Amino acid sequence: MLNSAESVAAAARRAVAETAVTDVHTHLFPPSHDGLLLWGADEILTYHYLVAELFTVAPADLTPERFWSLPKPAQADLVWEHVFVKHGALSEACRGAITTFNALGLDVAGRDLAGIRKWFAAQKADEYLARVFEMAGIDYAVMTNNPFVPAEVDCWGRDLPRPECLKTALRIDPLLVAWADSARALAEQGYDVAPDGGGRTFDEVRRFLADWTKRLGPVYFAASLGPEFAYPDESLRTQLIDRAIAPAAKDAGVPLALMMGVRKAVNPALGDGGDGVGVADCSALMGLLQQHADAKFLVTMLSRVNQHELCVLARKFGHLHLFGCWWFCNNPSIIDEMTRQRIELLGTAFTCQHSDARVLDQLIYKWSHTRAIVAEVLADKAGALVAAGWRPTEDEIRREARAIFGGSFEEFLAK
Ligand code: RAT
Ligand code: ZN
Repeated sequence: MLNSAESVAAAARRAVAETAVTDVHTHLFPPSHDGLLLWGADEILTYHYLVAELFTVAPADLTPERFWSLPKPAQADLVWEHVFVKHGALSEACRGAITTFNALGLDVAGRDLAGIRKWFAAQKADEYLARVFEMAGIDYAVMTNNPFVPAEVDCWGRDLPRPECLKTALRIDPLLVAWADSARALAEQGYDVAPDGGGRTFDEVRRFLADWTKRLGPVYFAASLGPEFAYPDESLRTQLIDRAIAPAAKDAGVPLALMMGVRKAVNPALGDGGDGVGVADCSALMGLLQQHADAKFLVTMLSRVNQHELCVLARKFGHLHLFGCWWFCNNPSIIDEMTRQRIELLGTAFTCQHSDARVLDQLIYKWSHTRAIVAEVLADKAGALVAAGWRPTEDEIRREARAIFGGSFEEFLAK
């Protein structure tokens, strides 16, 4: 029994520091998948969050066109010079790179980029992956596996080895946001689909999803959607969801993960860093939840503005599970705010974070930064409970810490 606010707060900090985390959404790949797994100093420094920052401070003659024409080490040098050295490295993405290099024992204080690169060049991907997972305290991470990307499809066709700590997720954005192209791609693969949705289109999309489910064994199907996403409406998209995607997810026994509120390519010159944010329509999600009461939904939203309404929805619908502080929300002040809000409205029936790591090494900072914030939130909330008269045990605190870092997710999947 923990009798004082101080002892329970200390237990909460310990529990968060020690719990295994499940990383429910990343962009990692197995090392065997030919160059798809990114890691090392130059990948860390050219992360699209940092590339976007570069162009907030870049001199006028450093255009995105010039930047993209350079080899990756030269791009990384520019980020290092302008964002880190000349402009203070104060952003969350900069601090993340510094935390990572430092945790690996590299001389970031001495700004020894050459030495840092040399160290990475001596690592082997398989061993390094195991080491990073160990350092971050992750049991497994869910990848993003896109059946519309030929390089990825090619790797799955060769049945390459995959470490157990990487699980699959079937990414299906193109079906929802670029139907004409997807219809062509499916037709080329022998599925009898028509651009106008006629004939056997919906059954065939369902068959396509069933085939990929068999091939990958995904934890969920996933799509990111723009703020304009509406449901239900008169579009083919509503029909695709109702007649193909939701039924296929139900057949597979997996949730549909929706990442809502991204404005794609508002500044295309920045590549992956060129997407923006818009306020999503929570009533579209409510429509989905009402229409598909027998499906499961994992949802995160990009706009801070959406977070409160989203928590309220999760209180109303047990088949909705919230996850992560996504992208522009993955900043200390917002993680703190969102985690408090979620605990206050949902207890521990949510997943407090996902890394969205595109570069393996980022797991180190994304999780250590999140743990530090969530530990304080949990310490605070558990302390307040003791002040109110409840007496949690150390095991209960550990159980609830694990819950928000993956335990509730597992429970939701098993429902
Ligand atoms: O956070 C990111 O890296 C974004 O570019 C996206 O990957 C986003 O998370 C997504 O999965 O669409
Ligand atoms: Zn992502």
